[in-house]
Amino acid sequence: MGVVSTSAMLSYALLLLHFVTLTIGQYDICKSLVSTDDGPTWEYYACQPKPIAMKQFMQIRVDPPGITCGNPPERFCTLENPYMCSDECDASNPDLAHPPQLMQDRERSGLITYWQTVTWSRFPEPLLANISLAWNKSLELTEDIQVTFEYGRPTIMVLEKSLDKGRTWHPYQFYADDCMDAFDMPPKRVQDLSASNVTRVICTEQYSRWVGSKNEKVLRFEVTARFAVFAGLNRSNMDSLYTRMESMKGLRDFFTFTNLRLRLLRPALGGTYVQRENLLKYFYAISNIEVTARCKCNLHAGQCTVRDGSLQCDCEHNTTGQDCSRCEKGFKAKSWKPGSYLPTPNGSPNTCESAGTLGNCECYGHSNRCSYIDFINIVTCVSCKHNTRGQNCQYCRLGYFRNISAELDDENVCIECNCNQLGALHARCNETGFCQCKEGSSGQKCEDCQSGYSWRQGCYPNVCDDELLLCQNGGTCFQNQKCLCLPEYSGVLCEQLLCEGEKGCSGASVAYLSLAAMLSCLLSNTLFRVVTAC
Ligand SMILES: *[C@@H]1O[C@H](CO)[C@@H](O)[C@H](O)[C@H]1NC(C)=O
Ligand SMILES: *[C@@H]1O[C@H](CO)[C@@H](O)[C@H](O)[C@H]1NC(C)=O
Ligand SMILES: *[C@@H]1O[C@H](CO)[C@@H](O)[C@H](O)[C@H]1NC(C)=O
Ligand SMILES: *[C@@H]1O[C@H](CO)[C@@H](O)[C@H](O)[C@H]1NC(C)=O
Ligand SMILES: *[C@@H]1O[C@H](CO)[C@@H](O)[C@H](O)[C@H]1NC(C)=O
Ligand SMILES: *[C@@H]1O[C@H](CO)[C@@H](O)[C@H](O)[C@H]1NC(C)=O
Ligand SMILES: *[C@@H]1O[C@H](CO)[C@@H](O)[C@H](O)[C@H]1NC(C)=O
Ligand SMILES: [Ca+2]
Repeated sequence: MGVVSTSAMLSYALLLLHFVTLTIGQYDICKSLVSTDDGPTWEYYACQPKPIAMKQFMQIRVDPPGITCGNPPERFCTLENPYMCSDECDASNPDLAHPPQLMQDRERSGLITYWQTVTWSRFPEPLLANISLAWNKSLELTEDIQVTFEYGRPTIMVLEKSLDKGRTWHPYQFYADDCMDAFDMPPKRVQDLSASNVTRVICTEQYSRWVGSKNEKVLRFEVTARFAVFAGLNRSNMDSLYTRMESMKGLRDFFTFTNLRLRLLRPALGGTYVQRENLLKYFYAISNIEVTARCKCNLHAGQCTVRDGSLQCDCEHNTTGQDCSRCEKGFKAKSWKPGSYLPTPNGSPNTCESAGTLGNCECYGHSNRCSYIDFINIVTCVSCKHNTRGQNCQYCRLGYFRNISAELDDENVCIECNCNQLGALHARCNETGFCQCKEGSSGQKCEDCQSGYSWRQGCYPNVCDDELLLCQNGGTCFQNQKCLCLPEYSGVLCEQLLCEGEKGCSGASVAYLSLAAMLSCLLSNTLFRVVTAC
């Protein structure tokens, strides 16, 4: 009796828990215990981590070296009052230094702290600076990026992003006080974008025109306004946004990044032309970079934590990897899939499944389907992908061989044999990637010729060469194909002297002459040349 009441209570508690957790927020939890007739069991949902302030995890780097002010110490003026140049930047004095980390610090006690560059004393050479922000993790923007500039926002700037930890970069947004002039692009505002072109890379003049350095300090990359195209002004219809994320190609990727880069191309000018007589008022200064984003976990994690110095998803659904983009070992019965926001409100978890759940048919992630063949009483994988074959997709297709350093569930486990069509007997190769060569060809792919053979759309025996089949009587070997003889000789190896007039000698090829006939002809040639023609 005690047992029954305890389990009943447990079920009730779990039911409550289920109810409570599901109402906290959308896609916040990855699983919950639900009571069924068979007792409590786990139910799984698509889930994602909460957005957080990512500036605390970003690695900042500024280029070129020496762009940060204060080494040597330098005076600077302001655009508003160019005659007041009492301020100084001095890297060796903590009170007057402006190092890059002041772009990401928490400004306690209301004191604004900022990174600052050298002044534009080398005008007309442009004053260029790059600020690279790295996270070593895929992140998804959920709020506007906000960069706070002290002493005026730049008049030309490009925001760039990388999706692959800095290997490749793409422009994200162009900023200029005159887009046509700076980038040959018509000026746009995010408010002008519609559902069909919300992922377009635009140039905006909104944050670059001079309005006084104190009035508008913030430059934005607009995320909220883009979300609003689908979700409404105060995100009242997030379902609509999430539905679009699933159906509209490139929408999720548009908000995804691993690195950002600000390319500062021209500082604030105070609404007029550059005044050469006072270049100390031109420089860049940034007090804060706000990046609010969530870890991209492919809807397989509700949390993200720092491990080994980098952010990592705490993967659920038996997935693994920094972004939960693989199935865990032993859970590769189907190939990996990201979770889905659909159907709303809880989405689909698309969990990875262990081999056991599919009638014990492991396909190593190369197939999603198994089929039972009644006749021979076996379960077999159907349509093995990634060039695999076999009951469990455990072999490589003909024309491919197994990469022994790759796991069986690796997408690239089968490597193409790549046999040379002309040199190899067929497209197959052995377990170490060696093709079977035709006579005369050699090499792993049969792309080379053995000695004594040369390549002419395949390997053919040499007619002549520099070792055994020497051209004679001053003849030269042409591309191992034929001897180029001096005018008075002929024959495959120029071994035969042309003897005009006498039959049996001229015209006939050496191959048809017996050795004796050849000798006698040669002899008679030598002896009687002067007297008569042979
Ligand atoms: C900024 O980065 C770009 C792209 O790598 C590079 O071409 C440019 O020279 C860099 N600018 C500076 C000032 O380092
Ligand atoms: C980036 O993250 C990966 C995966 O967690 C890790 O293996 C690598 O060491 C990290 N690289 C750096 C430079 O932190
Ligand atoms: C986006 O599309 C809307 C209408 O669908 C159009 O008015 C607007 O100019 C477009 N924006 C860009 C940047 O092409
Ligand atoms: C915004 O939210 C408020 C309160 O949550 C609501 O009253 C209002 O109707 C919403 N506005 C729009 C445009 O959805
Ligand atoms: C993942 O595997 C563990 C066993 O390692 C199991 O207890 C758990 O229920 C599995 N989760 C899912 C979502 O399949
Ligand atoms: C074989 O697999 C290993 C491990 O995945 C990989 O590093 C290597 O590049 C692969 N070799 C070839 C030739 O594809
Ligand atoms: C594959 O063929 C090469 C060349 O014939 C040979 O050296 C190698 O031992 C073969 N490997 C296997 C596993 O048969
Ligand atoms: Ca600061």
